[in-house]
Amino acid sequence: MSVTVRLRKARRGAAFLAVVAAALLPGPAGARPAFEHITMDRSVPADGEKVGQVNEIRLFFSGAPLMRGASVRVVNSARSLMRSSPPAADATDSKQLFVTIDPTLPPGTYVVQWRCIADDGHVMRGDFTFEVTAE
Ligand SMILES: [Cu+2]
Repeated sequence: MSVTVRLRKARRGAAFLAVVAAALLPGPAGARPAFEHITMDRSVPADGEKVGQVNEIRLFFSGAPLMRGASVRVVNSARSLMRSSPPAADATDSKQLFVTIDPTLPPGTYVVQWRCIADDGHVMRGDFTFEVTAE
């Protein structure tokens, strides 16, 4: 390995450490954070909810998540992936993220597995369950 390559690698490593340190170190007290840590507050359907029909899954966050890398998957009790649109931000409220479900789901229990990134870089993920009842 040449000296140049070694130096370049070392520099990249240092830059990475600086990013990690910046993320871990607390900011000055009372300073307004440049980036926002956000949480997923509720969903429709809600966790554990029984519903007659589902045309979309909607997640409500405390702030606007990044859409890049966002994913919302709906799986049935046999762990088969149900067909749904790619996640999109609500046109009037960027704190809401949704997928449309088409065709609608047959009766059964479903798990929504979601993942997205806050603009402070934190990966958020979670899952919740809902049930489609026979109409
Ligand atoms: Cu955060």
